[in-house]
Amino acid sequence: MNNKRWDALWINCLLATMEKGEKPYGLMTEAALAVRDGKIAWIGKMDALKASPEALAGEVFSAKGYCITPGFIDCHTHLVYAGDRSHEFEMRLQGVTYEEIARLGGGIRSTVSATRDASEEELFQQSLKRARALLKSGVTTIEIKSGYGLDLETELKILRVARRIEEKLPMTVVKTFLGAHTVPSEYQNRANEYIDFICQEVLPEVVKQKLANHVDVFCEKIGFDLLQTEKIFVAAKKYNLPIKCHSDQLSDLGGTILAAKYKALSVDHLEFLSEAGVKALAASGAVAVLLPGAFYFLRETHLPPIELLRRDEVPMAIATDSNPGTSPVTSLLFMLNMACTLFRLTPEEALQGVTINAARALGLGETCGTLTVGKAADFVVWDIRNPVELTYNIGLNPLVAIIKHGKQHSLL
Ligand code: DI6
Ligand code: FE
Repeated sequence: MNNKRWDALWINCLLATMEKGEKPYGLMTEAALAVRDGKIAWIGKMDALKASPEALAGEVFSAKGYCITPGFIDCHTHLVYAGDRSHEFEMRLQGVTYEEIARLGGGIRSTVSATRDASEEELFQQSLKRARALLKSGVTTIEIKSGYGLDLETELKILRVARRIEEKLPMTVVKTFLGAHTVPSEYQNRANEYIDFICQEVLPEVVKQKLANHVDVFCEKIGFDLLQTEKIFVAAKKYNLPIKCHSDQLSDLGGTILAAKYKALSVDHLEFLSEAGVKALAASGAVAVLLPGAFYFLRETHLPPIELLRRDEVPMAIATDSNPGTSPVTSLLFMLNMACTLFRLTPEEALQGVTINAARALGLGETCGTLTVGKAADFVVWDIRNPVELTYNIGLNPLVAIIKHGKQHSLL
């Protein structure tokens, strides 16, 4: 601890604060950002500093004119799982559809058996690699869902691994219980009994062990119907856990409207979202999480109603949906390009989608997602001169430094 005003001061910055205002990206040139006790303590033009940087802060860093953005937030991942489904990739290239593979017992269920068989340590080591890759693409906050266990012990194992990732890496991990990912083979043709098992046995234990921040449901023909989805929502509300919903991904079951009725934090995928669903979202304040990786990998052609979401000012977030079946993605940077190229978001909308709107999708809009005094000092230094470059380049990673709670971290 030093006796100076701030712990650290970053100077010579191009700050993309992502705050709304007259400047795109909340851009501030020749700027400085100060950190104290892990939070942003001051932001402004360098010529507004009241004394020399060395007199004001214990440590002074020059960003050399590079661009600094808020730490990226990946608000939708299924990162913790064992095994891989590359063989299914080959089948899909031969014309077998995702739904057909699921009906043949592949898909989620094949990852479930691999995850049940893996030890906690094996699961941790395999998942840590994916988390590190996302960290290297600028992610300082990540959401990790369960959903590849579908029995009590494995669901708990997945959520413990998610917690260990937060202990190991400079990342905030938000844990989401997705026991309602699909019906496991031992409950074949007994989906309602499985929902009761989830609500009466698994969720209570997850809550008792404080292993989840949110609850999610896969509301889809190959997932759960509206009645089953609503049972999960009611159970989540009983434990005061905010809800999210995979909805309208492959068809319009009305999942988004139901989730909006239950004040969901976010609804995710949305390729088949109806105009009525957009209006329900706008009225509820939920975030629309778009997952271009799954759209791309499934070679989907039915676009989410981006223009309607924009017209009704529904906040749009962008995430990797990192999972072995529909989106084996570990780069949020690549999703920025896809959000613009495939979904026609503007570069500013795409960057809002991995910062402030992603924070809101996790209920963290007041603590991160913009460079704002009082918020977490989670930020990334990029070797770029314009934020648009982050959405334009494919494969080039201009990340120079990642700062979490005000401390710079090596990415080795
Ligand atoms: N929607 C998806 O795209 C993933 N889960 C979900 O609810 C697919 C997960 C998988 O195929 O393993
Ligand atoms: Fe998903």
